[in-house]
Amino acid sequence: MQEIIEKIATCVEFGKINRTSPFPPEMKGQDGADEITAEAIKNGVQPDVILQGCMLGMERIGKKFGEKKAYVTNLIISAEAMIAVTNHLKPFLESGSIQQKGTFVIGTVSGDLHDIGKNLVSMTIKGGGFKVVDLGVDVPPQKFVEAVGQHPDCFIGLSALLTTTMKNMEESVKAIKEKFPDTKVLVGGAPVSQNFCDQVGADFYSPDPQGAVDYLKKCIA
Ligand code: B1M
Repeated sequence: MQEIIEKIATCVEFGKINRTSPFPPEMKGQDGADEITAEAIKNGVQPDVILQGCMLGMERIGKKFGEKKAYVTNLIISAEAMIAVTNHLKPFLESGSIQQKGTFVIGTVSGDLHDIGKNLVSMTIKGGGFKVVDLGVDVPPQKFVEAVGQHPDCFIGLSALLTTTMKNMEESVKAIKEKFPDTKVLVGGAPVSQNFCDQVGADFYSPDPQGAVDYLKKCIA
């Protein structure tokens, strides 16, 4: 298992999307994230193991970027490699029962373009039997408020990856709660914490997609 985690982590870290990707030159002609994931799934490797590899790769490239040893272009190709992996996982994560347990509206907050984590949360919640309305990235607070107007009993999920956009997450919670105080708002994303959740008056913080699904299920039980 460790071997497959390491292979996927390497592809994500270096942005080796598939066999034809030119990066990194020393991996030219070798299988990339796409082929390795397809093969792993064929061999019965579980999606959570594959995701572990992705997270490890992202952690490594994120660390290098933080240390100025990698550029934004590296983040972009790493993201492409991770998307190649998650495309294979989609059917597994979304294969829940019929979507009728409730509606979950999700978006990455205003000013923030990171969507890989949000998309994983979306897929997992769909898999948990909820209808998901994905508002995308860079979503202004008012758009979340309008979405509650359109889906009155929905839950709202806010994702943020930048410390600078956490402020916009706070504004989104405020705007939603002002107009719809009973709407449950979930928050998540790498810089978000339980402490921040309490501070901004959100209802639930989950560090991962499964925690969010478990909370929604508890709410409707
Ligand atoms: Co950006 N970026 N990035 N980036 N990027 C980070 C976040 C950073 C930590 C890198 C670093 O410096 N080490 C840093 C933020 C620093 C900070 O704020 N403290 C950073 C920066 C600075 C930037 C730019 C400003 C860089 C620049 O332009 N100079 C820029 C900002 C653009 C913008 O948003 N306005 C930028 C851009 C990008 C790309 C576009 C190139 C690309 C994103 C592509 C995409 O998303 N389509 C990118 C990437 C890939 C990263 C890293 C490397 C990986 C993020 C990721 O996808 N992780 C990241 C470093 C890192 O995280 N190690 C970094 C994998 C993903 C599955 O995890 O999103 O955490 P995550 O989601 C998790 C959980 O957090 C949770 O579930 C997911 C699965 O476990 N979760 C929730 C997420 N949302 C949830 C919601 C919930 C519940 C759980 O309930 C509602």
